[in-house]
Amino acid sequence: MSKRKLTRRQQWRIEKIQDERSARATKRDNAADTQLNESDLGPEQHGMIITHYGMQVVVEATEGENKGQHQRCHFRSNLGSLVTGDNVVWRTGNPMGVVVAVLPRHSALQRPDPHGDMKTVAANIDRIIIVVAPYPEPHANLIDRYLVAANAIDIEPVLLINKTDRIDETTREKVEYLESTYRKLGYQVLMVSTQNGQGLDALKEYLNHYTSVFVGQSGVGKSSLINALLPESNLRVGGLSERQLGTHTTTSATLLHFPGGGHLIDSPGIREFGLWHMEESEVLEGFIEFRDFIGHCKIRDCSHRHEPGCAILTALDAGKISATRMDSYRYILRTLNEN
Ligand SMILES: Nc1nc2c(ncn2[C@@H]2O[C@H](COP(=O)(O)OP(=O)(O)OP(=O)(O)O)[C@@H](O)[C@H]2O)c(=O)[nH]1
Ligand SMILES: [Mg+2]
Ligand SMILES: [Zn+2]
Repeated sequence: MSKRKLTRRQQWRIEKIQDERSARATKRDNAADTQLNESDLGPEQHGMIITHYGMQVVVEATEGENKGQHQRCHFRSNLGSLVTGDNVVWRTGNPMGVVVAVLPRHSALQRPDPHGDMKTVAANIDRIIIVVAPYPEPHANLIDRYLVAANAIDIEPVLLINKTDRIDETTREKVEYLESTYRKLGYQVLMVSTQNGQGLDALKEYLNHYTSVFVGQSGVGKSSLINALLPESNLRVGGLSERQLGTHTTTSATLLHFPGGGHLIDSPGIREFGLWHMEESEVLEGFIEFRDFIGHCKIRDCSHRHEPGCAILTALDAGKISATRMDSYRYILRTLNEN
């Protein structure tokens, strides 16, 4: 917080916002309490949040005779913000249920809200599937940027190369480069074509084990993939993207089930994951092959740009870090403040 003194008007606005917030919380707590005091609430049971709105969530029963059924629920504000993917303890009710507890999250995906504050938008994600394609050609350094962002929130990223049917003389070299570079670094690389079905069975088998999100630039085939994997979802393919349709700020994340097990959490906002601000240290740590060398530079505050005795530059000279990844690291650092 800046120490600058607030004007009276700013002070008034802040107080007004705080009052409104606490009024909303009280209203919500009252609704939850009313529900809790109803006699027809069911017993406590486990469930999963499959979508969330400001003051309400939709819970799916994950056990018991109502397993698989959905109900809108209230929750008390002391539970914090509940998001899609959260595991909860809840009770069915009429007409609405109540969430009584939230279980610890093993991961949280956050994005900035319109005020620039980080806001959790989904929980318990296991895999971030970075979708790329021979066409449109990946924007420079975008894959590395996603990898850094995934590393920063400690969720395993996977590279999915879609449109393998479009591999030809002009694109083959680039695709093979991506495939081998990221495999060598230790990332899982999957290859599919939603058009001719190549690799789709292997992808389905892989996704059955996790809760995943798909990210990637416009036109790589995210909606086509989701439609192929979840025929009922019927997302719009090609033409206007959701972003252009202008719904990305209002649509909250939704959890969908793959037919063979595993889940997908999706929203236009989530598909923009990775494109917002990161810290310099996160960028450095996100280049996983740099790790062995971090902390070994002669100078404590080494910027790894030109310092003598820099362990990262020495590794670069020795061929232990590739020039392309080093360029990418520098490029991402340079562009950090443009977002
Ligand atoms: N040749 C080929 N085209 C594909 C394949 N998968 C998707 N496409 C086409 O690629 C275009 C873009 O696909 P979308 O699924 O809309 O891409 P998206 O990633 O959802 O794009 P945004 O919603 O804008 O972010 C469409 O014309 C698809 O038909 C594929 O495996 N092969
Ligand atoms: Mg799409
Ligand atoms: Zn250094």
